[in-house]
Amino acid sequence: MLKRLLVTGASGGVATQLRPSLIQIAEEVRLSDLREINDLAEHEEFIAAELSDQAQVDAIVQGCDGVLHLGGISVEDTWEKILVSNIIGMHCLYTSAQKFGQPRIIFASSNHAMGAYKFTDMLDASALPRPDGYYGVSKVFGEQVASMYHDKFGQQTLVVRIGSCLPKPKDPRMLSTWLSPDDFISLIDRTFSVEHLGFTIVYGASANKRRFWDDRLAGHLGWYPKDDSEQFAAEFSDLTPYESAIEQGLLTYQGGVWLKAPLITNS
Ligand code: 15L
Repeated sequence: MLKRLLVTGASGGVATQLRPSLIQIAEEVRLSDLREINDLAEHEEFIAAELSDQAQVDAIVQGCDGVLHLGGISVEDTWEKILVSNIIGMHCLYTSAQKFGQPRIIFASSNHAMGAYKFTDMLDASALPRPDGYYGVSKVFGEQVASMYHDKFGQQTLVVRIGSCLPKPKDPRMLSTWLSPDDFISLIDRTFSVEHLGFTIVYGASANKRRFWDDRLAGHLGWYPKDDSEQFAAEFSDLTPYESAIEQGLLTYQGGVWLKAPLITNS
């Protein structure tokens, strides 16, 4: 059990689903975001922070023995915005972690770091990154920051390439990429309790029959997701049968439509 867990991006959708269960992970939970949270439980506190401001990040990291880094821009956006939150923000976080005792970090990477792979590819952690936009590129950068801080300084990190963490899949692609909040909690639990974490990459998906990710290279975590999106498959029964949808290119890329979307620019 951690003494104090820092959660960045705490106002976002993923953190909001996880918050009620984090009491199983840590005695105290420090929530941080730009958007204030008012409905705090007794074990929670809120500190606002801009992730690209080193002093503000120092203030939230200090005193924590674990970090769940969900903060930053969570979808495709302009390079300028991604640069500030996801690139500079990642550097600030790891700089603070060095100063304040190297708390174990879970870095919320994304399937979009690998989004240009096809639905028919089966990936494990040894596959080369193939991001599908600036957001995906920023996640690859973040993964490499974590890798470098591990090799240079021994900072331990779990990189979780989250698929789609929602109460249930919203479209047929998510039958492959869905990560149930309960499975995410069990992953967080394993990360902070396994004796040696080192630098580990895991694909964040439940035990979906249709998943295209293989987590055996992270076997030392002892994480066994339990949920299967198949229970929701009937909700998409109006779609062409799954296999033929793949053949017809309706489900072409692991990251969905992002690869073929134009880059977002200010002009
Ligand atoms: C992500 O990385 C996003 O944060 C989330 O909004 C979803 O789009 C998810 O990937 C997904 O690919 O389903």
